[in-house]
This record gives sequence, structure tokens and C-alpha cells, in this order.
Amino acid sequence: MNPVATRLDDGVFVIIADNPPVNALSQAVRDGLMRAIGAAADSGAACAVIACAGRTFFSGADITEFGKPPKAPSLPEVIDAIEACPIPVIAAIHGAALGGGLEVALGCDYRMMVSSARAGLPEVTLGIIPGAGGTQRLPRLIALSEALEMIVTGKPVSAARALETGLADHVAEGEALAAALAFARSGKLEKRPLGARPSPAADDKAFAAWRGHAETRMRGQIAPQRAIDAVQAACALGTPDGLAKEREIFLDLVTGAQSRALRYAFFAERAASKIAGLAAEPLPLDRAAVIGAGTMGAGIAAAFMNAGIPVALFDQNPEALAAGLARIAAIRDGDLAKGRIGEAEHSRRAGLVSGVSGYDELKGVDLVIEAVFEDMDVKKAVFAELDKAVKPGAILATNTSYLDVNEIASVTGRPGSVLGLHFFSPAHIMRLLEIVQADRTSDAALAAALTLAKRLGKTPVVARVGHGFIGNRMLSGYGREAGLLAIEGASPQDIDAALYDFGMPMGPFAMADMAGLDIGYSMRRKLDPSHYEPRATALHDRLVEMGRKGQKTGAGIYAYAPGSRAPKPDPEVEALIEQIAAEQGVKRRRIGADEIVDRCILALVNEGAKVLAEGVARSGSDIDVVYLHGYGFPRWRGGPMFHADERGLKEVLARIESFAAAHGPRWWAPAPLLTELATKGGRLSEYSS
Ligand code: T1G
Repeated sequence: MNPVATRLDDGVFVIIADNPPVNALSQAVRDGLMRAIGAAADSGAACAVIACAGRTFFSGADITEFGKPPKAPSLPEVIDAIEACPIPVIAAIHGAALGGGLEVALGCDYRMMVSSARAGLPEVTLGIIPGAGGTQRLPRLIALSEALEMIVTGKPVSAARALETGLADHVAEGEALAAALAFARSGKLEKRPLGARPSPAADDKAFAAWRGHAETRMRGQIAPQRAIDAVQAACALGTPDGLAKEREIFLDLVTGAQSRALRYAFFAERAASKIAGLAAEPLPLDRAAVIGAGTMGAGIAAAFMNAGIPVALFDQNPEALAAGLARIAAIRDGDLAKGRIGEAEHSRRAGLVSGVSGYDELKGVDLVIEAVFEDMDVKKAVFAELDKAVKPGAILATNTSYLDVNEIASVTGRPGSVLGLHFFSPAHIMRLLEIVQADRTSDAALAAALTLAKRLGKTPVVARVGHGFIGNRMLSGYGREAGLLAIEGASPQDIDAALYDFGMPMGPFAMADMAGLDIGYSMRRKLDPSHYEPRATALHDRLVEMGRKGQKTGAGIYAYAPGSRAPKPDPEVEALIEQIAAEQGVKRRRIGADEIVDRCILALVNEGAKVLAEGVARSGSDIDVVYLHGYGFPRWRGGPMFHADERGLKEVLARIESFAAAHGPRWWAPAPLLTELATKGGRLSEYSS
């Protein structure tokens, strides 16, 4: 069925595409557009309008077609046909004109946007560049520096900004097609193909500035640099040669590892919030409360405030409550100062937050999130009180990062309404939300948690109960290997540098100093020794006992100049490491970056395969979403599971077996699922339990 309809509307040839859910430019749509523009040329109409039905203008090429044999007509052919159409063509943009969608609009002679619409070229976020003229036509329409910003960052612009830069010719209120028809009849339109315009003047300063931006802010990614190559070609070559150069770069990238990983991440995120067969009535989420006014509690309450959900912050300690409310106010004031929100939104948000100290004040809330001290007895006491105080049917959630949610639920009379909502600090910023589905959590509560995640702008991943759930359980192996490597001979700064170069946002030692070495110290004292390797944290424990807790005390694994957060290697720590190695009878050796990366990253992979086999994670792609959104794993590697698949599970298994031979089976015995997939074939990222 042709998803593109046409009609003649009082002298205007109207073309409407309808390809739910987001009008991706599938082969059928491209074919329909090609036929429609041919008909427009012969229609005798004064001009044509291209619009889309549904919630958005074209959202870009159909990503599901990538990696498959291309099907004619190609998008560049369609856009060339639009540009060559003898009558002026207007793009009527609502929702978002993204990627190929904006490129279609650039093939038109005029671009009309409704005020709520956005326009962007997000291709670099998929590891590619605009491949249908975007890098050639956009710099012929708007200033080179503005074109570079859109193409290199991939960030869309608002209709207002598009009007300012000249990307949009007209911005209107109301329905896009009606506004475009009014624009079409508002005056004499003319053909003004962008491809016929002269090449823009090169600006080497702008090129250098954006190459620097890409190097620092998009470290490790190939596409942003190649996108700049394509824009430079627009300045150096005429349109046909420039388009050919762009296409060559696009085709080179679209078959590359980084694009495969980034497209995988795009679909993995969307799959994570879909639970097959979860049919449940949506529960109300109109009022929330957060128990515990510490850093996490205040951050979680701020996330609700920012999402427009009234939230009561609860703490029985008046000083703690005041400090928590002040923390939330500081977040709000910071957003105002940085221009992220205006005065009206600032005061609206202030009105959403209240402070309470009595359980009886929680009667009317729909959802409570407990964020008190990470101690089972404390949490049980709180849940017993909540169960009495909060109305029937309200959801009781715990923000615990490790503890058994089934055990917490057991002290309530409503286990069906109990689950984990594990936020990552800072809770109002980090996208990841681990939703811990306890054994008796009802479908209604789980569905409500998924809805809540969407309202909070979080990326949810459902985990089952298990020590540390998904992310933190795997992270313990990563930290363990870093700790052992430091004793075995790699310096903390070498270990941090190797993992930073791999693409992690920060090395494990710098991260430990930032979080505070005392956090792990106090947790290990409560942990079952089977959960960790004391040799790996001997250094951390010694430092805490010396009062060196990390950045907050000006010294930890690294030294910090007063007022500075820049880690500096400390000879005193290096001497301490030598001493601990001697005590452990470890003969230190030189250790290269490859072994450092493999020991830490494959520890994640091996533990992830166990998490997967136990059903604590539903799928390998869920595990990857946890690591992309909760731990800063480089997105252009897809996540630990996808990374292992791309490396080859046979090679990964052989490497892990070599570590088992060298360091013993306790931590390095290969996960049975990894052995199975490596032997029989299969991919961790495609496995689901
Ligand atoms: N192709 C195929 N499917 C897509 C798609 C696309 N471009 N965009 C979204 N979907 C699916 C998505 O997987 C989900 O499926 C459903 O639509 C709803 O999406 C030549 C080569 C448009 C802002 O990068 O940013 O053009 O899970 O949940 O939150 O130079 O989708 O329901 O089965 O995200 O309202 C460039 C990608 C492509 C835009 C809507 N375009 N999409 O967000 O819904 S490359 C993009 C988005 C390109 C050219 C190059 C968002 C959205 P399911 P959703 P949403």
C-alpha cells in the first residue's frame, strides 16, 4: 500500500506521507515520494507541499534497512528529484525533521515549521554522517559555523532557532499542512535549489574549532571528524563532487563497527522499556514522597520536581531535612542561572517540593521511594512504618543498590506493591533507572514503574533480585581487577589511563577517589566475604584508615592540590602499594594497557554472562543499556556484551581461560553461558533469558 497520498488543493499539489510511528523514509515511502514529485511536475499546480501525517515529519532514513542490500530509489535520488521539480516545493514540518527527513526538506525550496517543531541531523549519534545531501546543502543555506554545529553535534534546533539561522523560512502556529498552504498562497514563490548555490567559503578556524570539540567532547568517535571532512568538501568542491564525497564517507561509516554499535544501542534502549505481555491498568503517579533527605534522596526528589510531579521530601531529622531541601533548591537555582529554565518554571518547580517529617503526612501519596541508609534493618523499619501510613494500592519502592528487595517486601502487607527503583547518582541527571522486580511485585506496580521512568526521562532496565542487581554486581569485578593490577605492578595512573583510552569517562581509581573510598570501606564491613576479594581492596582500606578518603579529604589514592580535583600520583601511595605487594607475596611486574583493559572489561563480560544466565537481567542488550546509561561505557562500543560479541566470543573465552590459569578459577572460571555461546555460536547481546 502506497504510504504517500497526493491531491490538488486549489492550485497547490499536496503530498502527504503516512508511515507510522515516525514516518521513517522506508523504501515504500521513498518510492511513493518519487512518484508523487513526478506527478507534481505534471500537475500544472503553482507549487507543491510535502507534509506528513501522524506525530512527526520524516524522522530520517529507516534505520532497520541499514546493513541490508539498498533498495531503489535511494534517498539522494528522491531528493534530487524534489530539487529538480519544475515548481517550487515547500516542506511542512511538524514534530521533528531529523536526518534524512531534514535532508528531504533541504531538497525543497522552502521550509515551513510549526513553532513546536525541531530540525536536526543526528546521524553522528548513529556513527554515520548525513548521507543524502545534508553536509552539502545545509552549509549552502545557513552560516558555516551553524551548519557545523548541527552536523558535528547531531543536536536538533528549535523552530525559533531555525528561523534565526535561515534554516526555516517561516514559523507558524497550528497544523503544519494548513500553515504551509497559507504560506504557499501568501506570495510569489520561486525555484531556489540549494544544490545550485555556489560552494560556501571555507573557514579553517571553524573547522579547527569543531575538530577540537569532536576530539574532546566526542572522544574516540570517528563520524564527527568525517562529518567535518564532508563539510570541507562542500567548500572545496562543486555540488555533484561534494555529494559524491559525502556518499563515499557515509557508505564507509555505515558498514563500520562504530555505526553497528550505535545503531544497536539505539534499539537496545527502546527494547529495555518493553516487557512482553505486561498488561496492567496504569496506577496513579500524581503525588510522590522520598524518604531520606541525603544526597540520593534529594536528587531523586529533584528528578520528580523536574518532571513536574509534586514530591514530599521526608526526614525526621530537621537539620537533614533542611539540608535536603536546600540541595533541591540549589539544583533548581542552578538550572535557572544556566538558562535551562525561566523564572516561571523555576517558581513552578519550587511549588512542587515540600518537606515533611511525620509518617502521617504521607497518607495521600501514590508512590514512596525510600532512600535511607544502606542497611537492611533500617530499611525494614521504614517499610513497616510506610506500610501502615500510606494508602492502600500506593507503591513502596526502595532505592537500595544491593540489598534483597524480597526481604524488604516481607515486612509489608503489600508485597505486590513493593519493588526497587535504583537511581544512579546524581539522580536528577543520570538516565539509568534499574527497576528491581521482586518475586511478588505485581504487573500493575511494574507497569507503573516503567511509566514513571518515561515521565522522569529515565532509561529503565528491569532487573530481578540478586546481590547488586545488574550494574553494581558486574562493577565489583571491574574494580577488583583494577585493585589487583595495582598490587601486581600497574600504577593507578596507568590503569586509569588505559581504561580512559578504552573510552570509559574516568578510570576506576579516580572514580573511587571522587565517590569516596569510605563508601566501599563501610560496605565491605557488612558484606559476605564471598562477594569480594580482600586483596584487591587492601590499598583502599589502608588509605581510609589513614584518613585518606579521596577528593573529599584532599587525598586518597591520588593527592589533590587545595581546591583542585585533578588527581596527582602520590609517592607515598606508591610506596604503600609496594609494601602491600610484599605483604601479599606478589612479585610486581610491568603490565601493559592491553592486559589492564582485558582484565577489567572481560571481568564485566564474564559476570554479565552469569547475570544473564541467572535471569537477573532479561537480555544481554539490557545489560548493555545499564552500562551505557549508568556507568558511561563508551556508546560507540555498544556495551560490554556487544563489545565481547564484536571481539568474538571464542577469543574472549580464550582470554578469560588464560586469566583463570594465571589467577585461579575463583573469579576467572568462564561463565557457562559464555562457554556455551562461544562453542555453539551465538551472541551475548542477542541472548535473552
Ligand atoms: N528508523 C526506523 N525506526 C525508527 C526510526 C528510524 N529512523 N526512528 C524511530 N524508530 C522507531 C523506534 O525504534 C520505535 O520503534 C518507534 O519508532 C518510536 O520511536 C540518509 C542515513 C523520531 C525523536 O536518528 O530520534 O536519516 O520500539 O520510541 O520517543 O542522512 O525515534 O515502537 O518498535 O524513539 O517519540 C536519522 C531516530 C536516521 C532519528 C521519536 N534519524 N529516531 O522519539 O519514539 S539516519 C534519527 C528518534 C539518516 C540520512 C541518514 C526518535 C524520534 P518501536 P521512539 P519517540
